[in-house]
Amino acid sequence: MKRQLGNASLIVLGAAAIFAISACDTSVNVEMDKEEAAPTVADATAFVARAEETLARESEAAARTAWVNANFISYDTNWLAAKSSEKMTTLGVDLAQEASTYRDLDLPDDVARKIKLLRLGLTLPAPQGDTKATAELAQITTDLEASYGKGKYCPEGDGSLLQSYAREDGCLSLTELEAVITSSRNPGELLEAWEGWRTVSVPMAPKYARMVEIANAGAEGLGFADVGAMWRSNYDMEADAFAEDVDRLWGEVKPLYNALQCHVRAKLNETYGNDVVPLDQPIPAHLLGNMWAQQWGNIYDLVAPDTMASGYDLTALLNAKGYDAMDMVKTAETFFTSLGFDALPETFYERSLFLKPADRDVVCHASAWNLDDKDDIRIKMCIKVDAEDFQTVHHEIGHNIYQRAYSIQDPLFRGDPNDGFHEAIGDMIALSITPGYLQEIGLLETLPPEDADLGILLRQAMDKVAFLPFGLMVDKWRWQVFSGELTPADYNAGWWKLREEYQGVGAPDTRPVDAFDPGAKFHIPGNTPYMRYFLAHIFQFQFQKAACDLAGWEGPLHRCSIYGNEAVGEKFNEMMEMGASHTWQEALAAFTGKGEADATAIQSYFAPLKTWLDEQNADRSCGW
Ligand code: X8Z
Ligand code: ZN
Repeated sequence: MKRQLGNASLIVLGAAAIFAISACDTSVNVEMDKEEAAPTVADATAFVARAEETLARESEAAARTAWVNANFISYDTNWLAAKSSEKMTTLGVDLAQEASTYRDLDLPDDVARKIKLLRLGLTLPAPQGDTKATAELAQITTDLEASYGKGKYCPEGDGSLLQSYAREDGCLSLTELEAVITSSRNPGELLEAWEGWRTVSVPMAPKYARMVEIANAGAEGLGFADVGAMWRSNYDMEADAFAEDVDRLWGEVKPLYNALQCHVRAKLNETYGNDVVPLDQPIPAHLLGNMWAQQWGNIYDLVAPDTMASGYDLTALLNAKGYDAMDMVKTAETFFTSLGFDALPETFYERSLFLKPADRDVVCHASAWNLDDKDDIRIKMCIKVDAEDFQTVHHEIGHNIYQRAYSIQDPLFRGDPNDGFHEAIGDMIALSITPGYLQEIGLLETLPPEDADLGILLRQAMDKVAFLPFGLMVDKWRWQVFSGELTPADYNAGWWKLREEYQGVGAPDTRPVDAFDPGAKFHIPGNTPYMRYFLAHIFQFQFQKAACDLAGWEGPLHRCSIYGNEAVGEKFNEMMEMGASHTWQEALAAFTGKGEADATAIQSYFAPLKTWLDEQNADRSCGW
């Protein structure tokens, strides 16, 4: 069973859904012993109590095993993690199957919701009773994540442009390759770093295809058409309605994204010329300041107009004040305590990983964990002192604060009702990192003039708006993979088709026939569903709008900071404490007054920027 980012408990206790079960579902009943008495409400209630007790007992050891594996990748920790994952998948599948037998009963609301959560708790199910396939699935998922964590590019021969970035052994890990992508403006260096990282994922492809086969068989056994359908069923609405809803949200933000893409392409064209950035084509993916071209804030300097009053450079401010990783963590913690949340426990500081170890392989991709479902909360991150990681530290601690808030719930309700909430909490807090806040905490001496707002908004949009189509396409791809619409031979081409269609971003070269570029993104070998991040980029603005309304803020949304506002903290905590006990629509309404995902908050946040972008683009030919 797969650990989830943001919810280290091995069973994902989040996101329930009402899912119209297809004909496959009857197989469960067919397999039932005809002699057995029909299940009763009392049976269901007893089953749920037993399940909660078993999960609470088993998941702690599994979480600690996963923690050790991610912090010390080795042959033995992989072995232990695979065994543990196999055991938890077996348990999860058995519980999901039994839960299915109680679905048609007229159950008390909380029992019915727990039954639903049990059916949907696994990210990758295995076929029930197939011990061989379950073991194989566990081995594959452990290997995939470890090979991402250990991944290195070791240039051969003398032709490498990256020698000055390489480590002593001549190789570059993701950390070094990302440093190139973030800071270099030399297209040759950028291309080599971009291609170099994608050599790591080539061997993943056959394993990934086999994993899809096994997990799909598991999902079918649980009554779902495939794994993608199972994931889409996890949102308190029909699976198809969910898919339509994300398309609706994308339609609402697409004009803003397209305007940004057009402007950024034009500015990159000024820097790199027509040969590298043609004005009628998707933007080549290696030029956007991020290994996956998912957030573009790192190339703000290439895009900001000279005439625009400068805002501030957060990376420079952090360095000027001598901040280190611990200062960044403490600053984020203080934001939460200013809202009335308790300080993080001592053990958070004793047990977290904040810095990349020099002498061993770890999964550096940032994550937040609750090891005992009580207060053993931690983060695991290889922190760099820059604006991007300042944001990510807030993101991760947001996960911890949420985990702690819902730890008061029954075991099965200790989770989110919508995985987009988990990803939105810390991000929403980080929206309050305004110039006014930075001045208040002593990072910024003088406030930028009001006409610097456009630059600050552009910088923000290059992260938040640029992310939207990437957040959407990753699982559009996986949905196609799980449904069989994309076969292994087309995995890579299908990926680039979606990248071009949604992002207007393209591969900078002709991809090798054996390339498996999706595998170069953590969440693919890590098997973390990704639509959560698209949703979070909508929800965080909804949360922020509600928080600022509650604070009585009357100015533009992008200037609002809720720092120090305990009344907002209290109301926010009420929603977080609900955990997965209610639908996400109910939880959202408890905080915002409205029970549906709504893109108007992100639209109004960026409204001044949209007007400006449209003026900039007036004489340009946009699109690709
Ligand atoms: O994976 C993450 C977090 C951990 S849940 C660092 N994020 C996504 C990514 O890095 O791709 C946050 C933004 C999107
Ligand atoms: Zn996260």
